[in-house]
Amino acid sequence: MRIKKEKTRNTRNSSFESSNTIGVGDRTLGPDPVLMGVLNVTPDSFSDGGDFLDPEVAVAHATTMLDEGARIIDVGGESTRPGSDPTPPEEEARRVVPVIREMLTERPAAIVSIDTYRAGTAEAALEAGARIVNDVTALRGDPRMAALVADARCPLILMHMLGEPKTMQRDPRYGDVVREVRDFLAARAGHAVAAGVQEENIILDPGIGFGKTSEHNLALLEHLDSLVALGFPVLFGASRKSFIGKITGAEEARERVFGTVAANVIACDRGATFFRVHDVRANREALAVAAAVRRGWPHL
Ligand code: HH2
Repeated sequence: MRIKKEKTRNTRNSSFESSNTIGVGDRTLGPDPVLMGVLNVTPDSFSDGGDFLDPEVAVAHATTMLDEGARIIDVGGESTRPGSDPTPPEEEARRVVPVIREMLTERPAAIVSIDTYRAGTAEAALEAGARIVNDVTALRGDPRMAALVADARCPLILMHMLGEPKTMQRDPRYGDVVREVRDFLAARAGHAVAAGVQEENIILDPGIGFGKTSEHNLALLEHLDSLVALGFPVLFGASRKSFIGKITGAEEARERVFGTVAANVIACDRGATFFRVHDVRANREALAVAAAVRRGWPHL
């Protein structure tokens, strides 16, 4: 009897479930944690720049991440690390399109998202088979993006960023970071819907590390439930980021796996659904445990 009571407490209600899923074709992602594996086809990304510029190596890495449990592969052709300069648009598309095509030839069931704020790149990626648009500018980077996503009827990630990559980490300031990020994302979701994007296709992301100090990132993690309360699925992207290194002492980005896992487990506890990660297996296993607690494990 006691166990039954406990299980009832842990099982989420149906409104949480329905507001934390996204449809991609005939598949439903969420409400259990969905791993999005990062594939940076760039020479200068902060943790793996240059590793996957060769399309063959990039596709092999995507395959490994899928085998380790990633449901989505997030392909990016431009680094948005602090201090980075924009990549010319043609170069960005030239990097990502062949990789998307090749990956989907090898793994037709893979779900690809395109990490870009440019409608031209997003359009080329969607044509190549991508199914989700990940826009770190939340539709502020290109006036043509909203119409493109609305027409494609595809999921859209709206991320918060203060300023722009070149300068965003120079003394970012907020009055109340949690409230400001939440209000910004609510307004951007409203803008997207007014521009024709389907409400059920919107995912919100607090933009960990994008114009934020370590304190800001930690406050957003601690109070992630206030973002979840807006009623859209939430994506959390803390993987290997510098605030993790500051806390754990891991200077090398690749050494930040354990700290990343801790942050993601807390984000899951606060209600996040999507997790953008470089290290799929470690995060998948940890989040499987976190989800079993959140949902109730069927065999208990
Ligand atoms: N973080 C990065 C890039 N894209 N997209 C979303 N939605 N959320 C994030 O937190 C996010 C993102 C930065 O990480 P990475 O791609 O590894 O590095 P870089 O920008 O240097 O390529």
